[in-house]
Amino acid sequence: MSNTAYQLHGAVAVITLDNPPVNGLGHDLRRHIVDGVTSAQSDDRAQAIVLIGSDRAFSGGADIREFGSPKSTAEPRLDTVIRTIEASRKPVIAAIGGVCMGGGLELALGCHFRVAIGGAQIALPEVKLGILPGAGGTQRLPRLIGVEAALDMIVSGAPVPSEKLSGTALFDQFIEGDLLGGALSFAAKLIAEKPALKRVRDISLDAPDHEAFFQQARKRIGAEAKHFPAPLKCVEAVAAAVGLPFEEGLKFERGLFVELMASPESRALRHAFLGERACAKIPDLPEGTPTRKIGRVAVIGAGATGVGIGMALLDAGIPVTLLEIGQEAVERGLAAVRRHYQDSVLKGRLPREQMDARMALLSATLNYREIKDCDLVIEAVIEDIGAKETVFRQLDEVMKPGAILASATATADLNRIAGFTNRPQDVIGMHFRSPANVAKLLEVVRGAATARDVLATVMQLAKKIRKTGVVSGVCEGFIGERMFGQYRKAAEMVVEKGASRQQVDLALEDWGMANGPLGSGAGSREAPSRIGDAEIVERCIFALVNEAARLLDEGIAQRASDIDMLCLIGYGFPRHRGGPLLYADATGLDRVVQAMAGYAGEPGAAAGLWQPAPLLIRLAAEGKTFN
Ligand code: 3H9
Repeated sequence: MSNTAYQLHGAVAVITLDNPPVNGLGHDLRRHIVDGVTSAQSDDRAQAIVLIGSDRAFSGGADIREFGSPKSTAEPRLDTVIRTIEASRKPVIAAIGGVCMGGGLELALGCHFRVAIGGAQIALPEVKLGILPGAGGTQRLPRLIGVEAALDMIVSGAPVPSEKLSGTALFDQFIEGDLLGGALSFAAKLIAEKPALKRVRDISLDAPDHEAFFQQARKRIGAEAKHFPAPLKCVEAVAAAVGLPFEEGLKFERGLFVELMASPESRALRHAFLGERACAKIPDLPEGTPTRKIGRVAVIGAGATGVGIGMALLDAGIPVTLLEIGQEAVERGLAAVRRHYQDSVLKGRLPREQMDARMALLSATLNYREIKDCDLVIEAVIEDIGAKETVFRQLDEVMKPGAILASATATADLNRIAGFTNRPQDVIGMHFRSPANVAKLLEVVRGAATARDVLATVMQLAKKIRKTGVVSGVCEGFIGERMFGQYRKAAEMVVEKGASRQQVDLALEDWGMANGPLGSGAGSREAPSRIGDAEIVERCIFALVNEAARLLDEGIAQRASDIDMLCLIGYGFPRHRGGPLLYADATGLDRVVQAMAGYAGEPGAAAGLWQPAPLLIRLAAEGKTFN
């Protein structure tokens, strides 16, 4: 951040927001803005003030990394920054380009004027973090774009392109070309014409029939929000904008913001936001680690997995060659891809030209020599180590030096597979969940010899094909299957203790799991059993926690949040609970250990399942948490 509060461009003081990557409104930046606006008041040379960010972002909102720390509430808080701007005797203009979200939009709403360029993304996405706008967004936005449009934006959190809002009172001018230049010209006009300073708070909000409108909104949004309290609170906050005087509305909004910030759901969603981004960070892979170029990819095996992987790549515009051992299998694979895209076209989800473009990137062959120049080859044949050996020995023979050799195996020992080649450094695991073209999780398996640039390349590719890559070391089942194997085992044991299979599935689904572990969730609870739903859930979820602790201790998983993200993204773990380890943290690890010790002591208990993992015992004894 620069030391000077602003730069003078003629008679305009330009305050630049400079807190990469997205100008999160952390304490230092808030201070910087207040300093700039305050000192411009007594600078006779400055007659107007422009706030501007970087090309990437005006501002992405409050600094999420600061949440929960004293800095987040240290003065100047964002509402103080906005009050300082509103009180300025000189016009303050927000120059909006790139991301303008959350507190960033609230900051802009506090300015007297707003100018924007096309392509800016405007949003109040707080609801996605389980909170609501806490610096006046719910009170000011409806005054500019109307109650209905504002409520839509606040409840969905979805970004709206600035072009779409260009006809509204949100923007005083739309700028073509250079944003700063345009903002300076706009400021010069204000200096010349001296219009009255506008404050959004002074606009009266006209909303006829608002009672009926909000009643309907409550009904619809309440039904959709299920486990999340924030969407309904958003409705209440916007209703307050209509029903209360401005200052009281602000207070009401702030109260809800503070309440939601302390909710377990918000804690879980914020954990998910940071956790998803942390997955890409690998401790021994510094930023800037070189990557290999991925142009064309070959997929070995055109069964359901191979076809799904092929489509995931085609969808991202990457050319794919499917390799099979027989003409019939090749034809079947190609037909499956074509059928899938045709289906999407028929349902109106994919324009015909895009289908044609994707099909044009697809080829097939029976001959290993024809894939030798591919940059990456992904083996997706049956889970039989003999079959994998045959494939990898051939790949080793034909593939160009530097090609990455990946296996989509869910169960085989990756180090053994690497040993079938003379280039174990180029071998890596890419375990897709199925269907591979849809499921968002990619478990990236790092073998003992996998080269760093190979790992970096595959993690980069994961992002390109819109998956979240989670790194796993080599062990049976890797992270996901090893954990969920124990989970299913615990579920079976609960059945042995007298619960029906339906009861087990429904108990876990009611708790939030997308599917029950025993796969007959559609049934109904039968006669009352000796074991209650709460105990069923506890046993199954604690089994996940225990195995996760072992995986962490063994270094198979990099960090607790990686495990949580894998469960949220790939295994239907409820998002509002943030993952098994965040859930264990919230429950209290000593309580988890105690419960397990109780289960381990039961006659006939599977000791391996209930013996608390050493890491769990250690953390509990030290009063620490996983996350
Ligand atoms: C709020 O504003 C509350 C107020 O109403 C009231 C206050 C009183 N802070 O997603 P990306 C980081 S709540 C700090 O990969 P993209 C992110 O962690 C906030 N850091 O890029 C990542 O770091 P790293 C409301 C942030 O281009 C890097 O930026 N705002 C923030 O795909 C790149 O992120 C939101 O909820 C932040 N606010 O997408 C916006 N935002 O490289 C949340 C991002 O170290 N953010 N980072 O992993 C987003 O939706 C997307 O990040 C954004 C960029 C669209 C901005």
